[in-house]
Amino acid sequence: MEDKKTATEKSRQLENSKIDYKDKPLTTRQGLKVNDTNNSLKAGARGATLLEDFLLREKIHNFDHERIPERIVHARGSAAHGYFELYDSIEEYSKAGIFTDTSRKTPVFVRFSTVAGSKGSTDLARDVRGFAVKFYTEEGTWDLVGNNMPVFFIQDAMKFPDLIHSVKPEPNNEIPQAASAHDTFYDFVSLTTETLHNHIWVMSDRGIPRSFRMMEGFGIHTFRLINKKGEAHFVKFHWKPKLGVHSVTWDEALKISGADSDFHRRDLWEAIEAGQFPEWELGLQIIPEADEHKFDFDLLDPTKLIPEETVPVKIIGKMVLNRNPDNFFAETEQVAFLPGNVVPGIDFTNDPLLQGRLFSYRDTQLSRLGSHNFHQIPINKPVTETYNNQRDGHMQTEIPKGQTAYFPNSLSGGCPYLSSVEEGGFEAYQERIDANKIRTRSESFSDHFSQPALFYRSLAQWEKNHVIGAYSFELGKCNHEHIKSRMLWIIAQIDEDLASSVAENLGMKIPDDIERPINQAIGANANIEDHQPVKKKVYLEESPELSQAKTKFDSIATRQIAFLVADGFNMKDFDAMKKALEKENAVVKLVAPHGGTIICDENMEHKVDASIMTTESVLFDALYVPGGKKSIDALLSKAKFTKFINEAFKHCKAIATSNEGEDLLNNTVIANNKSDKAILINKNPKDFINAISQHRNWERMEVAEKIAV
Ligand code: HDE
Repeated sequence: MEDKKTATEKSRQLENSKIDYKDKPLTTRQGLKVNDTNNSLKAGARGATLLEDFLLREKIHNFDHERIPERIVHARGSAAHGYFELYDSIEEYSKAGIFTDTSRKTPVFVRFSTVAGSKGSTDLARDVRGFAVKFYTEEGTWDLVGNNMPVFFIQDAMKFPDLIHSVKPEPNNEIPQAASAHDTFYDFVSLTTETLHNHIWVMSDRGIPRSFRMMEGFGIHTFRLINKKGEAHFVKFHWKPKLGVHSVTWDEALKISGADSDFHRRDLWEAIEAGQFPEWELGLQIIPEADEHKFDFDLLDPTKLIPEETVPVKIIGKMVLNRNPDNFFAETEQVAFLPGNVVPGIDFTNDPLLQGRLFSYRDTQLSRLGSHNFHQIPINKPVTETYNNQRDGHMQTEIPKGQTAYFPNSLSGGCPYLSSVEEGGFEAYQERIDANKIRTRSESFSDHFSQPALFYRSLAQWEKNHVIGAYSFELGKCNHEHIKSRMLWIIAQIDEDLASSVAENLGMKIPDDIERPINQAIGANANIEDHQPVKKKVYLEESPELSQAKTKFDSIATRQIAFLVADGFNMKDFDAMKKALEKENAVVKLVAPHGGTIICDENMEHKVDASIMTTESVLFDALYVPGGKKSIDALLSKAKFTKFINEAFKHCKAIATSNEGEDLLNNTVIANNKSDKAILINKNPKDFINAISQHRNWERMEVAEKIAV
């Protein structure tokens, strides 16, 4: 499979752009060999630096210009290379080669990101995650630029700058970084009720993923698939992670941000380096054009999802990420995604958010990457050859030959020539349009409450508790009473119990009604002064697929397990557990009172992965304490081990011990909670593996919440 045409071509392209520095002399950019790069040219050893020093000038000049503007949104990202393979052709729906040719291995480059924070901000911010996939297909590049949530905050591109200005740090003091918990965001959200659906997803565990590898991805907008006959179907794109959808708790997220703000980036990198390649399946919800108006909401409204119970997701292929980038800047930073990049067989709809995106991305790349030639940067280069009459501009790296750069021409024999649809030429779907030109929002977009309410109703109790905690935290950080009060009223329209729990945490009352400022939208058309009551209906009692309680719990692959050990630990316990966990592809790390090495009771030396001073419980999924009296006594003498275990218990993780290991647990909150199903004392490794695969024991939540660590 490795030598499939497109896969090889992209690797060749990237390979040709790489520079290997091994055994090479240091040169200037003009190719001159350099004999001193440590000292500038001076008038005497202690004299002034000379302007003549072109070596100094070149080095400093380059340095001065190393940074480019970060992305205005999605600035912090991490990416990887991989491929996509199709299981079965779906030619009845789409003529795209990627959806019809099962013999292809299409190269992909995927960039995950947070939205609001700057490039250097924490991975664990409560936020939406970007999930952008570049497919280098044989018919041209297709970019599916999606998120880890199936809906978006706004319905019309016109509101995007308002949304982003409200969530970014406040303009007077640039506070807070990578956080939505502040007044301007809630001022906007509470006045723009179309945001509520995406917002409640962010308040849920989806806003703080355990790993990029454990997130779903969504194209969000309704797109079109076009088959060979020119027939169209609506489609929604879904990515389903092989490892299931899992998250951390908010308390963990806060602590991880301090302990390792690169937590997600490191996780992706290390999994790929270890050969544990992340995988997602691509699923489609396909809707015949004739059914366009059969839903209780508008298919063109990007704040709505189609419940999977209503239209099932058809799995058609898988994506595997199997190679880390060679250079962060050249690849992850310079990659330019364009939602306008489609191929024959895939087309747009009139979703007014999607339509705006078609303009924005190319525009932003011009100022970010500095030239309209950004498609020539290796990571952005299609695997197909490109020939057109676009010319010149900054950083033209190709040398177009010939006398003509226009069409039609006879001087170049009419080349580059046009392709008919049969020859693969792209033709826009001929949608019939008969309408007045008008600046408004369709009435069919005006229900802003039914789907947030459906989402909340569909969550498990532990998920609901997390949502209550998130709203309470976020609003608790706002300073303006009227903003919090307006939010409480709005949350009450979603769910009254949710609102009362949040109100109690804020020490406030839910108001009976709220003032509606002029020209603000509360529950209706966003363009006019509106005093309509909130619209809400129950068209589905619950959509179980929306809950993370329904995800996969069948693997512990890549889970990080801390073994708490000191000199004298019981080698038999250790070895049996380590082998059992590693057989399931979990990652075992030795956490000891000090760095370097430790010696077990069989006198063997073991390398320590982290001294207790340099690591934290929140960086692990589970922990194990092997026996050995000497080891346990040493662990008992360092208070941080007790804290480490108490925290793991608070975060509902699986904890196992063997033999004297129990003495260490007796020094922690677990002493009174040994009947917990994820506390495994002297049990078979299999039981520990089962408990880890459950991700967390949420039944412990009520006890856990009372633990002060
Ligand atoms: Fe984006 N968005 N966006 N967005 N977006 C950008 O493009 C924009 C929207 C998404 O890893 C920018 O190259 C507008 C929806 C991702 O490089 C910018 C609107 C969805 C990424 C931009 C939206 C997304 C971006 C900033 C409303 C999910 C990161 C840098 C019409 C379906 C891609 C850049 C990467 C990036 C504009 C709405 C996802 C400014 C105007 C909806 C994953 O062009």
